[in-house]
Amino acid sequence: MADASRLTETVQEVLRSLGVDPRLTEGGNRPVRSPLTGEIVAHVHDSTAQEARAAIGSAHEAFLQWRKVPAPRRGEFVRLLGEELRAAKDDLGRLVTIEAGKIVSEGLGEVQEMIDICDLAVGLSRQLYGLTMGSERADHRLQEQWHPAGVVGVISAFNFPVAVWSWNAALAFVCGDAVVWKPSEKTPLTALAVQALVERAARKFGPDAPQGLSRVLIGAREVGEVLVEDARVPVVSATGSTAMGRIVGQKVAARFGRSILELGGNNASIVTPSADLDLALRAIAFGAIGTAGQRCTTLRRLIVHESVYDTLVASLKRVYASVSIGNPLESDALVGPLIDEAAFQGMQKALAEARAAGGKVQGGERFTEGVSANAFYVRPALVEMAGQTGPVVHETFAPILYVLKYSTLEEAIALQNGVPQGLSSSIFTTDMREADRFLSATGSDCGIANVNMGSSGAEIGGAFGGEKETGGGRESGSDAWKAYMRRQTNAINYGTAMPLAQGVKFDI
Ligand code: UN1
Repeated sequence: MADASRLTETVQEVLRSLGVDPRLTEGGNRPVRSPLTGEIVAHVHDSTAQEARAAIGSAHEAFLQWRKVPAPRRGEFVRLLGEELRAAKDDLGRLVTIEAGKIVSEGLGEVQEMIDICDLAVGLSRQLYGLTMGSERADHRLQEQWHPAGVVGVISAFNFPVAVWSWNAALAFVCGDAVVWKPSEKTPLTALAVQALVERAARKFGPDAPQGLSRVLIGAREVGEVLVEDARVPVVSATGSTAMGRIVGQKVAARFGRSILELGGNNASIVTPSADLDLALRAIAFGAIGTAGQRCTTLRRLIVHESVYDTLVASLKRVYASVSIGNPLESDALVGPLIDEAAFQGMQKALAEARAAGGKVQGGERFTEGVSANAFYVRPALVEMAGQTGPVVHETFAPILYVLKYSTLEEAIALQNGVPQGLSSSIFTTDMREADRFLSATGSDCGIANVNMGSSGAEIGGAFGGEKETGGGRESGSDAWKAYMRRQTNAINYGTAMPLAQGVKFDI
């Protein structure tokens, strides 16, 4: 391309250095748009339904081989993948910035998250523990084993275009599974780049890593449907909107597959009278404005005690009015673009609804200074609401922070829990009783509950996911690996008698 723009040239350079075959990203039917400038930077090829089914078939064949490789050896494969990611961190992080619009340190942070989960998975490969239980029968032993499950389907969203795959894939690989990935149609380049790194790791690992162990399907919903409906995919992990998860969950359940759903969040922080307000301000700013409000853990509701409300809101207004916005490749701005025009329209619609419900809105307008007219940058919006109504109970994937006032902790917790979503939450307090009340069975109803921290930016060591419309799935650390394996209970009789459980007699 003689007149390729600088951004397109950068993309080509990065893809080359990551080892992506140029035939995959040129001349295809699907344009890839960078939210940084609105430019089309590549054209990828959608997979047909037939190709998708063939990919699932080859992943299934790969699984049949891979399950025979000892788990610590499988861990070695993931260790090599982690090495590739370390070497590619700068390039892949930059590609995340170009394709998803994240600021550079967040793009790099996303790749770091991939490296971290690889490390965790390597250790895990020697710790896929099953329990042994005392049998009620003499000379019997009772135990459980965890066996590989099969092909794991991964459906991921644009906002964490590579890390979400890695939380699933790193665990799935050590668990003995093959992985078929349907990335967001908005971010196919990062997926193709990761696949190139997986293939490089597989070559270094040698012939024990079968062809088909990791596959990528490019395309929109139709391609995802093939994955969701195929009975050769026993586990489907889907990240995205609640509307998408409702369909995926039902379709996978209809064929008795297992789904791991990580869907919408509507995360809140409670700021109590004893809170360290300086610390809270920094955490709130990152939680609500970071990633331009496009994390599933983004802080969307702030529930502030009446005694500190005016002070905190005044500080927040200053931050919201002054935070730097711009193209992250050309500036050190803290706020990059929204992913596309639809996201911008969604934000404007929510703000109009908030105004109609009596909300006082600061910010939220399109930002155009020094950025491309084809990109959608916005000033983050701070919205004071009298009650939790209208758009406040929905997730709008944009930087809008609704601020509510409370007087008792019970009221604050009721507001925090009073939405259909249940992903992440936090409390700012230096009062031990308040902190532990918030973490107790009668406190936050979310999958993640933090103290003196924001709602976003979870580490990979804990299980990640949430309740209610967030879908109930758990990925990443702790014992989330169990969802990628099948449990087998074994009863073994090492005696000469044949006692039956529960004392049943059946003498023939
Ligand atoms: C997401 O937005 O889909 O906790 C995941 C966080 C990140 C993951 C976000 N570690 O914000």
